[in-house]
Amino acid sequence: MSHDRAQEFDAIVVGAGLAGLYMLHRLRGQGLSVRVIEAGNGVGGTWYWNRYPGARCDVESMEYSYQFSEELQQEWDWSERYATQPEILSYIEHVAERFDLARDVQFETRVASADFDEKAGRWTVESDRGVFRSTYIVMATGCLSSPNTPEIPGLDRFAGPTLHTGQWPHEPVDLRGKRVGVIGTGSSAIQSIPHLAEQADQLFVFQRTPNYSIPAHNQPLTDERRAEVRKRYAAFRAENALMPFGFDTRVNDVAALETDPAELEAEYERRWEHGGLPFLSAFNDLIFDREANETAADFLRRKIRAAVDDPEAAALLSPDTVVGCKRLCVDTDYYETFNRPNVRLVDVKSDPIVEITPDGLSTGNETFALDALVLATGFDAMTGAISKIEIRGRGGLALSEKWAAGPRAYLGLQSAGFPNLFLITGPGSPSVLSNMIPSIEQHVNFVADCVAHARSQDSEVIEATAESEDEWIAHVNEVADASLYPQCNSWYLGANVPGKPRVFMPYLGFPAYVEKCRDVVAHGYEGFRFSPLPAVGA
Ligand code: FAD
Ligand code: N01
Repeated sequence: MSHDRAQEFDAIVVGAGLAGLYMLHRLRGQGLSVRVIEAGNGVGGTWYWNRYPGARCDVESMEYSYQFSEELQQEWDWSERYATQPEILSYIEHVAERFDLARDVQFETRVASADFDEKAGRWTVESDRGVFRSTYIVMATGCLSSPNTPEIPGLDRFAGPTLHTGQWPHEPVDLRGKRVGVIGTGSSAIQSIPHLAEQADQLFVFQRTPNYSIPAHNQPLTDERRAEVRKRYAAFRAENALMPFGFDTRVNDVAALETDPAELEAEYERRWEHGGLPFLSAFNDLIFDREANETAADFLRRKIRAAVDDPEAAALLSPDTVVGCKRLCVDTDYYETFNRPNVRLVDVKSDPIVEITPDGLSTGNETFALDALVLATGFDAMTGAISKIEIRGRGGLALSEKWAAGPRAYLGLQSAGFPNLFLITGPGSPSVLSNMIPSIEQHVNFVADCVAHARSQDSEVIEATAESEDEWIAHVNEVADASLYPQCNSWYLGANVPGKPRVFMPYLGFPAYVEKCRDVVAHGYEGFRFSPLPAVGA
């Protein structure tokens, strides 16, 4: 592809999800020329791709939304406690229209590579629809945007539709009267299974590892609730920003191991009735102490036994792992769905899937005739989308080489040796261990402010130093190792993708992380080096 015809911009942003759109808004507002490049043919990212039945957020709508515009948060009416995928997508489309963003997005274009030209101090970005050159490049490519398709022999020979939850078709899928198989029992499966069971004639759920799930107790949002939050939206956001994970987790700063059994049970019961992710904040030692965690696990296993009629199915659905070290799921009627006569749970841990045939699936001991197959098999998380782009920094260093033993980035924002390349919610930042929209906004604001700072000093090349990166990674690992998170085979660790290095990728440190970033700025962007752009033709 000829670089002579490259389109020139100040900044290229890859991805038009919540992160890319807000990045565009900020950088354009600072007078930069920006082009967003997006593989899909619409805005929304996660909410554009994940159209499976039952998809919705698990952080409450009035918190899982942008706060950069007071008018926007005052005017948008969320209809439910947890918004559905269509409602979140129409919200993002509204934001794109309201701030006139789509005119700077090039859709249906996939970025293949990005090379840093040291002489010019510019990035060359190649895509399947043109070449671009820019001073800055921002990877707003998403933490959960690269679908993980399992390598099961025969998968490509299946005659019926094969539907990955993360790439669900845009046209309606009619599963009525069909024999449907679902592989996986993570959040996507747990949300979709109750809906699939209503449509399908027979539903087979192929489970390798059970997960803990808390009822959402979703409900319509009343005018009173909306008004109550809106009356003090900024204060509501500020309070929640101080809680672990960055949303109203109803923190209870008491240790489970110092609580008497009756109160322990009562607190878990209150959390179960309240619903959703705040269950994990019932006590302050749950994610640090195995014995404390086991009290929560015991409570949840009893709930599963109470919900599921068949004791054998209940036992199979009961995890023996640490609560929360795989992301906690939030459901509506998940466990109850296994009481339906048309739903069967198949344990593929003891009897693994051997192959997919044109008309079904075989385990070692049994064959299942299927008309449709749903892959709720998750994502190559945190690094998947970035690693699909061939990125080369100073001296031609490939990011894939640098990250061969696991991702390395200072504050999850920049990797040393890759000047002017920024990551939004990159590995080493709280990202998936936080309410992601505030975390996205915080990163975007950091990057936009940092770029403005650099330009104001005529030192437009910004790069993290190797020393600051090393220190930060050591800290990220130290914090993770003090918790129970590294104890499960989770996607946080890359354990769900064969061959991926096992490194705990997110930073377990919200809200301390935000404070750290403020501190870095207060000390003149400590840990980042600034230098002028090379003279043209130098
Ligand atoms: P994404 O929304 O993933 O957008 C990235 C975009 O980059 C995509 O559109 C993709 O097509 C594009 N892209 C990637 N690579 C390329 C390339 N090479 N070329 C061109 N384009 C590219 N988080 C929460 O905090 N709360 C929730 O309740 C919640 N619910 C979720 C539910 C589901 C089903 C999933 C999958 C995730 C959920 N998340 C939730 C996490 C969610 O991913 C984030 O909240 C948020 O939407 C991420 O936005 P983003 O813009 O960073 O990335
Ligand atoms: O993916 P997952 P997900 N054979 O990786 C199984 C967010 N999200 O899409 O555990 C058999 O959690 C795998 O089994 P195992 C949220 O952050 C949020 O469900 O590897 N099974 C597992 O059961 C979430 O954590 C919401 O043994 C195979 C499943 O597939 C993240 O996205 C909704 C297999 C994958 O689970 C990812 O969730 C949806 C194989 N070969 C997503 N390969 C909300 O509720 C994989 N599996 C807001």
